[in-house]
Amino acid sequence: MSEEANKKAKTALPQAPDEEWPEAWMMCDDDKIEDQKKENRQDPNAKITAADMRKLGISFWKMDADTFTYPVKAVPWDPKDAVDPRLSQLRDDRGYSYADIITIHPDHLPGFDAKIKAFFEEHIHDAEEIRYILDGSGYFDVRDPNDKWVRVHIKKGDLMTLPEGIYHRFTCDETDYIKAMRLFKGQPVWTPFNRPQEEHPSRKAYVTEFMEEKKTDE
Ligand code: KMT
Ligand code: NI
Repeated sequence: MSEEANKKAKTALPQAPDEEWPEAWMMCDDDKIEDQKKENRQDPNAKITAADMRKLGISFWKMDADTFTYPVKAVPWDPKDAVDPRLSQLRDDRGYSYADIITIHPDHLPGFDAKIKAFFEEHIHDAEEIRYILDGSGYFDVRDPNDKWVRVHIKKGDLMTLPEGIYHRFTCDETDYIKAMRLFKGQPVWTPFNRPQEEHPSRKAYVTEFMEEKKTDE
């Protein structure tokens, strides 16, 4: 292989080892949630592993969010300007061509309470959801194959992707602060399609790939 071809054939940026994946757990039932920003664990705690999350179609990388710094808000932020070589590689590996930065905090996001409420409506997208957490922390909730909520606690340095068609929702945790880079392939479309979406092609594709015959006895 020529040196040039060799460079092009370099392997994709490896995902994080299991022990670096975020903490995740089964949530208590929705009717028991008094405050969406609390942990809302089951009692006793039911841990969800990295392998469990991978089965749902989630991918996860650990990034260096200390060495490389980003603006509070940049819309759009051009991924060509990436200063982190690992972020550049991930962008090239996966074809991400757009990025912006959102800071979710009462002082930075107009209509904070209404937006937090909207993010917490169960929905799907017709594309992958890619979030690189630059600072702060928060919760992504995703449905497991038994239609139960799994809560994933993401924090600074975490880069997580949710597959197209997975039912999910987001909330700040009790810190009320998260700063995230949102990446996208092509022109960004953030439209949420609220549940139910059983006939949506993205939902059907998700069910076929990740859910059929994955249910377990309860
Ligand atoms: C979403 O998709 O819910 C958001 O973009 C909000 C949170 S980003 C960490
Ligand atoms: Ni979403």
